[in-house]
This record gives sequence, C-alpha cells and structure tokens, in this order.
Amino acid sequence: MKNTDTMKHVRGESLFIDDFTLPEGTLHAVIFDSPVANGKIKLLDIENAKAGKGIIDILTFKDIPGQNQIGNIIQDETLLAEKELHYIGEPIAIIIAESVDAGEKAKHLIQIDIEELPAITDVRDAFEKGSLITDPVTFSMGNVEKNWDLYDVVVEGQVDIGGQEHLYLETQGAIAIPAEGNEVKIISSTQGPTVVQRAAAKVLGLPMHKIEVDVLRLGGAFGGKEDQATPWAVMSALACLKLNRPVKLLLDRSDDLRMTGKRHPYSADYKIGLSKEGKIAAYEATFYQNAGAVADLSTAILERTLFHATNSYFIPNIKVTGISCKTNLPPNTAFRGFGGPQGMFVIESAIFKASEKLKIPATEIQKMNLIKDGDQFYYGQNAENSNAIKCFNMAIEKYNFDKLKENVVRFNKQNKLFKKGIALMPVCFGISFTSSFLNQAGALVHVYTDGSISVSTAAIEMGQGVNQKIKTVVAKTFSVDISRIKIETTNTTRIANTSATAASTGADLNGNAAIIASKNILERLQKFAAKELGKEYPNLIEIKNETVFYDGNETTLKWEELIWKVYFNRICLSSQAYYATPDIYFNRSKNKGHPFAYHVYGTAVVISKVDILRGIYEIESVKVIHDFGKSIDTKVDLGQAEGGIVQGIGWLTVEELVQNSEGKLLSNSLSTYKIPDIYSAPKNIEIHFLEDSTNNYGPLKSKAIGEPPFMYGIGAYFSIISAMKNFKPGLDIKITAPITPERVLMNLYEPIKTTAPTKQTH
Ligand code: LUZ
Ligand code: MOS
Repeated sequence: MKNTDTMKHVRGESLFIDDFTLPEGTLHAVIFDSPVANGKIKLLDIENAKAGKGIIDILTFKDIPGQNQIGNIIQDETLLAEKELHYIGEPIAIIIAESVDAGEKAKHLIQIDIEELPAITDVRDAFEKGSLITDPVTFSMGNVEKNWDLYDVVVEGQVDIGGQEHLYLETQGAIAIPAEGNEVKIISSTQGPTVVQRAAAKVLGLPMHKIEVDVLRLGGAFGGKEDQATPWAVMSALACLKLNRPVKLLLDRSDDLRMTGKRHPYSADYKIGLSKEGKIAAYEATFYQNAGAVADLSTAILERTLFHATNSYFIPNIKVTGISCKTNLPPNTAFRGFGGPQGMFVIESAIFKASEKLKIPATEIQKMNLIKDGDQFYYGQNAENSNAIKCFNMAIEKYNFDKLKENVVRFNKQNKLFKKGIALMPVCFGISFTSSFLNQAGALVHVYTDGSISVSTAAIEMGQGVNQKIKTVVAKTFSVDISRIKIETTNTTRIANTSATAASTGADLNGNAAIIASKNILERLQKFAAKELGKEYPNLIEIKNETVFYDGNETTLKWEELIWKVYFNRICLSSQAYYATPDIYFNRSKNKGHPFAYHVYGTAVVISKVDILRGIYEIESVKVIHDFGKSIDTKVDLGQAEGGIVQGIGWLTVEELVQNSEGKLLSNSLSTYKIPDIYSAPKNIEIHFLEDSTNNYGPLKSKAIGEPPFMYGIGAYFSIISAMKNFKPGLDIKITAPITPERVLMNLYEPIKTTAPTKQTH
C-alpha cells in the first residue's frame, strides 16, 4: 500500500498529537478516574493534591460552566462523575500540572471515599436484572411464530461473542489552545470534529463558533474515535479556558485500555428452520448487547446488528430483536463493522449447527440461500445489483474450491495430530450511515494562482488512505498531476457540521463533495478558455493532462497559464460544495425503508490448520473475491481489505478481553491481550476484484471498502471449528468466540479429573 503519507510515515515526519510543537506554557492534564465499577462517592478531597509540586489546578464537575453532559444519542453521560460511579476508569477529576509526571504523582494525593456497590459485568445478568439502555427493538418480515412445525429441521442454540480492543497505535488525545475572547482551538485525534465541537460547546456553555476543531491525521481509530475521542478533547478545552493556557491531554496506553470502551460483546439466542434440502425458511434471533455503563453509540450499533442479521442470505420469515443491556464496564463503542459482524456471526453459527443436523455441508446451505435481485431485505429495501451469487460462484471457480476441499480431506487422512478445516464466508454489508441524516459532507476547493490546488473536506485521514483517494478524484476531475493537490487538515471553520468519518463512507461522501466543488471551478475554467481561445462552445473545452483541448484538438493553452489568466480576469478559483446521499430513508416506527445507498458483497475461502495436541492453529489461506466497484486506488483498497481480514481474524481467534467479577479489566496490557501479529496473520491472502462491478453512488463508480472485509475473518472461526470436527466428527462445539487455543483444547478434550492428594507432603 502506498498513499499520501507513506514517505512521511517511513521517515518519521508525520505529525500526531504527541508530535506537535507545543505553544509556550503548555500544561499537561492527567485524569483521576474511578477505581470501582459501581459505587457512590462519599468524599472527594483534592486540596492536598492541589498543593502538590507542579500542580496548577484540579478540576471536578463543579468547574463546568455549561452542562456536564456529553452523551451523543442519549444524554446519559457526564464528562466528570458527580456522585455515582458506573465503571472502573470513569473520569472524576482533571489534574492540571506542569508535567505529566507531576500530574501522575498528584493522583495519589487525592483522597476519595466510596461506598462500593455490586457490579454487573455479564450481559445476561444485566438483562435478568432489567438493566437496559433502552427498549428492545425488533425487525421482522413474514411470519416466524406460527410456522416452526412446518420445517423439516429446526435448530436452536446460544452464541457468545467477545469484544475487541481497538488498539489504534495513537492513543486518545487532544491539545487545546486559547484564542482571544474566550475562544478555543482544539487539535484532536477524533473521527468526528463536529462531535467534539458540539460537546465542547455544551460543556463550556459557548456557541459552537467559539470552538474550532482541527485534525491533521489520526494514528488509527477503527471506530474507537467516532465518539470516544470527545471526552479528552472537551477536558483539555475545559482546562484551557479555565486557566487561559494551552493544555495537552494524551492518554498513556494503560489508561487508554482501562478507560475506553471496546467492540460490544454479545450473547444471542437463535432458532433456524430449514427444509431437508437446506433452504432456510425461518430465522429468529435475540441479541443481548453488552453496552457498558452508558449508551454511547450502542443503540445505533445494535440496529446495524439487526440490519445484518441475515448476512448475504434471503430468508422469507424472520424476526430479530436487539436488547442493549447496561453493565458496569466502560461504554462499548463503534468498531469496524459497527454491530454488523456480531449479527453475521450468529447467522453463520446457526447455519453451521443446521449443517451438522442436516448432514449437508454448510457451504451448500450458504449457496442455496444467497440473496438475489428482486428479493427483499426484511428492512424493506429490495436487493438491486446483488453481487452475492456472482462473488460466491467466482470464488468457487477461481480458487477451485472443490480441489481445495479435496486437498483438505487428503491432508486430514494423512495426518493424525494436525487437522485442516475449510470454510466459505460470504459478506453483504450495507453502505450509508443507518441514521440517514448523517449521510452528508462538504468540500472546499481552492486553485491558487500557481496552479496548485488545496482541498478541504470533512474526511479524517486515519491511515485508511482517504486523502489519497480524494486527491485522486480531484486530480482526475481537473486532469492535472496529482502532485498539484494538497489535502488540508479537517477543520470545523472550513467544513461545518461534519459527520464522523465512519460507516465506510468517508471516501464516498467526501469524494463526491470534492468532485462537485472541482467541477464548479472546472466549468468556470471551460467558459473562460472558450472565450480566451475565441471558441463558441465551452462544453467542447476539455482539460487533458494539464493541456486545454477544444473539440478534441490540442490548443497551446496549458494549466498554469490558464489559471493565471482566469485569476487576472477576476473569476473565482474557489468553490464550496455539498453532497448528500440521495434516495435513502428509514422509518423507525415500522422499521422499514431504504437505509443503504448500496451493498458491498464478497466471498472468502478460508483454510486453517489446527494442532490437535496443542490447540494452536494457523490460518493457512484466505482467498477472496471482493466487490470493489471500480476501485479509485487498488493498492489502498487492497491494503484496507488485508487489514480488515487480519483484524477480523484477530477478533474471533486470539483477542480475548477478560474482566473479573468486580469489572476490572485483567487483559490490560499487550502481554495479556494478544493481538494478531505476523505469525497469526494468514500465511497467504489472495484477493481478486469482482469483474465488471460498478456503482452509481461512489466517486468514479467505486465502492466503500473500510468495513466489509473485516467480516471475512468470520470464516477463520468456522474453518478452525471444522478442523476440530475433522478430528472428532461427533463434537458438539459450543459456539463461543474467540476460539483461543485454550478453547480449542477445552472443546476437544474432557477436563482431566485430578484426584486431590489425601495428604499434603510438602
Ligand atoms: N457510525 C454511525 C457507523 O454513526 N452509524 C452507522 O451506521 C455506522 N455504521 C458503521 C460504522 N460506523
Ligand atoms: Mo466506524 S465503526 O467509526 O465506521
């Protein structure tokens, strides 16, 4: 992968929050957070700590001039705890110090007495106790209730799915700089500058125009900075305005791991009814989502679980219910896929279990039920240009699935203690924010008099290559060299009312806005060039490779001269533009509509090899046919697909979050939380582009790429448990994710019965 930032990254020149040259007199903020998962503050004494060396001030909720409220969808989240504590890591006070070290030392001088209460960490436990974020939501179509006895086979079961730490390389952070007259500029590592701006305005009691948010780039985010970059940015702004000094707040890794939310763990019950041939007639599922202590984006995430509950399949009778449960964990949040992966994992589990009962390979059931044009998604939208079957068939043909399967069978015959498994994973992911109003973006393009071009949009560069894509579409629109284009920081004074760069829509929304702005300028250039060249029809003027053509004939007028002349003739070389995705809506009283501009499809073939003695495994290969539309940048897209695949595999295999019953995160460092490394990545990733794909909603007919490939990782889970079954065919595997090596062994073997020694000899 090569993008705008590659050379800067390699040379260490790219600036992140921790790299900016700080203004003189910058102070450092350190957070004092809750040591308990549930409790009431009886006493908080900060006076001793305030007198500590290098301590400037300590702020609590009492120092908030506006509202102590940063909830995004539901107003249930304080910036700083008042009386009640809801999770370990909940911010209570902000220590402002001359240095981070001084701040850390002062933490221990704060005196707090807490009445501790029992914590809820388990999602089913929360449900039993009626601890919910909001009312359950159901999507349905056809008639599920009445028909269960009509089907040849009905399978029921439970699925438990773990969460996932984002582990963006750059931890959460912000720098707030005072401006004149009670104004503040916040440099934030956020996916959503407007989210930060709005929350800061509310907490500080200021109009939004007094707060400028600026973002150069993020060192990764994956959804973890869609909503949860906000508190740190607002805290730095609060301290900045109170003290009239610049304030930097950067979480260290251990604070970040403890305080921030993760992908939501889910527990689900499913029931699936099929004909004896494997046609799915009915599906019912209830998803219990572990939201953590406050709503954050949980309700929207749960909704996307419901949207993706049937993955790539058409099921005529369906009822899926989502229940967001409140627990005493840090608020779980957006993470690549946004609830979709959990929904898809459950239907794939149901198909796996049904295949055991029917004695039909899961791949046959998958194939038989793929959604095709004219089928209706249960949320009301018709499948149009469905590439589900195309991708599936192309994967089977291109990678010679039958041969791959034969090889697996042969290997398993020849090896006793190593077993291979093969799985197919089709993916269908809806593109658009499911909250329709968020599908809007803006762009501001300036052409300078030397012919160089400046582009601002709402897109946040977080390593995904969106800037490279926007550069490319602007360069193609003007037909100039890409080196002429610079993508500016994302800034709320240049682009207002932005949506977070999220839902895989960054390049779609902002690329389209940038194209509109560029075309506005281009039109003026054409009109001027026609006049300048004494030609009649401006629409016959074309710019090709920085040269002006008329009616297909090259003229002597070149880009730089053209731009200078346009300027000299007092014609505007700037344009602002706005793009809103057309044709989308969703009715939440009926739960029907047309929420997605389009869907992204693909199919992966995954082969794993399990070491039956040790429980460890290798993902041998992931072979994918993916629907990229017409890719704007194939290297950037392949990079996203590969990264998504490895991250998806990590989620379901080696990454295991562990909390104790008091709500304390035990997997709180990289020595106890295993992320996929080069050894756990697939030995071989092969990705082919679905041929002849196109897309009217994407810039240059491209399709969104960020999230869909993540879900190919689900195939790794099922290839591993298939391999286990190839060792013990009768095995009734409990569907619990992640399938860590430990879980492989616990599923394969009875626990060894140890007889306790009757007499202690040592
Ligand atoms: N964020 C959001 C998302 O606010 N709404 C969405 O639908 C969404 N989908 C995926 C990822 N982030
Ligand atoms: Mo996201 S999960 O911020 O697209």
